[in-house]
Amino acid sequence: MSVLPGSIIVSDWHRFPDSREFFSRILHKKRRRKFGLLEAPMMPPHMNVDTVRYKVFISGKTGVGKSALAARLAGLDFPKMHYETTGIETTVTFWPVKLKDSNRVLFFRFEFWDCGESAMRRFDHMLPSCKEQVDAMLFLFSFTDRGSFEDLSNQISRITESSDRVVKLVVGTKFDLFMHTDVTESDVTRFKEVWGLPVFRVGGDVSAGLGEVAPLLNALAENLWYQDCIAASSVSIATAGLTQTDKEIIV
Ligand SMILES: Nc1nc2c(ncn2[C@@H]2O[C@H](COP(=O)(O)OP(=O)(O)OP(=O)(O)O)[C@@H](O)[C@H]2O)c(=O)[nH]1
Ligand SMILES: [Mg+2]
Repeated sequence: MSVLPGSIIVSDWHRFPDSREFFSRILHKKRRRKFGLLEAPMMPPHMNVDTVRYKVFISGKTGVGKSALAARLAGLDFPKMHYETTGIETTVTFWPVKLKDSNRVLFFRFEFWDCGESAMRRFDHMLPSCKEQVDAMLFLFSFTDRGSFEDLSNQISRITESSDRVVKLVVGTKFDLFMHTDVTESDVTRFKEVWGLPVFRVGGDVSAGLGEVAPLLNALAENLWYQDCIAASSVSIATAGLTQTDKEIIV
């Protein structure tokens, strides 16, 4: 279950002139600004924006591109070589979003948790740490590795429990190597039908372009915000059932 893109937030807001002063807070010389764990964009006092924080776990087998995706979403370059992540690494990304009905602007602070697969196998406490109070999970497969795609269902059921209140999105990496793809469009379509989860495609060099990461970051923001709104109004929803508006924005 996920939210129809653009039903809660303005899609492609980074293309609109009124977003410029907000996106300039996460840019430096046309590149993305790097934020440490304790850092945040500098806001002038007249810009009255709230920041909402979320923990996002990136899951997938070794070499699929978890660390590369965390870097890509933060606008940072990643190595061409594969270096196994030896433990848990966290990457902070800020992303401004405009809510459609109120025109309110929110800064989403995503903390991406990425754990090397071999460290995950070796140390039992890694997976519980990554899952603790997690708000969203990105399940990765690589377009150049059919095994990683076929393992998706296992991966999702192994890591999540049906009771989990967690946003789930699927990301296919190395889409730039489509000449060597092992996963067809119809495979992806079938998966989406069975699981009802959106699938995003990423690949290629990290450029300064916001457009490349916007669809995935916006989808994360929109689904997380919706999840929070549902949780906040869960008492009334439990008694009255989902409202018509809720039904319309869920796909
Ligand atoms: N062409 C291309 N290469 C990619 C992409 N994403 C990752 N890679 C490459 O794939 C290799 C593995 O990526 P990593 O991000 O280190 O893999 P990982 O999932 O973090 O692996 P572990 O830390 O061992 O679990 C690296 O050589 C990356 O440069 C992509 O979208 N396109
Ligand atoms: Mg890694």
